[in-house]
Amino acid sequence: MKRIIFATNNQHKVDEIRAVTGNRFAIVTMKEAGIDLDIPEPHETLQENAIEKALTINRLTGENVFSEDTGLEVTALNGEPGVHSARYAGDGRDFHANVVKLLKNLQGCKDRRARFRTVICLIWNGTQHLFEGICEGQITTEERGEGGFGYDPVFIPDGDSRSFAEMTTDEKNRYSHRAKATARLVHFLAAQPAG
Ligand code: ITT
Repeated sequence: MKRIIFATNNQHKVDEIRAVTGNRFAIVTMKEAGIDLDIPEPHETLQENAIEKALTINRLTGENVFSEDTGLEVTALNGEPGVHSARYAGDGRDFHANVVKLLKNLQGCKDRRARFRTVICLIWNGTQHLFEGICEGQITTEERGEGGFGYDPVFIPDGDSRSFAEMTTDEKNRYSHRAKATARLVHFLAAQPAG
């Protein structure tokens, strides 16, 4: 089976992506690969940050690696928090504080349009490949649901009336940015000889 390291410290991302890939590939987390590293994300685009994460772990291990960077782009906030989504309310990367700040900044705002965007960077046999996934939706006025992570309690994808936090992982994956980018990754990997 093709083995590939997922360069992330976010277990929620791992669970969601494994639900898409099933047992077609051996996706190994950094923890499982014995890597304890907080990879810097210093750039102003999702793409550059994704590349930085994947390259860092590829150089360290010499193995095939992928990473992803995701942002929530809110129309009325000119695309913010975007690439700053993880640290919107400060360096503590506190999911709840980020949500509270977002709802506050959108208070009284009628335009609730937003989208999640994921960029996956794959380093496969030394060559870099990028895959994108977008999920359009809107921001609620209050938190809804207990599941998921990050901004899930305040995001309703187009085509549903529930927030991501009110869905199971499989339900979220029917709509999500990450599932769409992952499907493109899977399509590419399935066509490659074992690495
Ligand atoms: P890495 O180790 O993979 O970098 P991270 O949590 O730092 O994990 P990002 O840099 O991609 O991930 O941060 C994006 C932030 O956006 C993340 O911390 C969440 O707050 C939020 N986010 C990302 N994907 C999300 C999703 O599917 N649903 C809700 N919020 C999400």
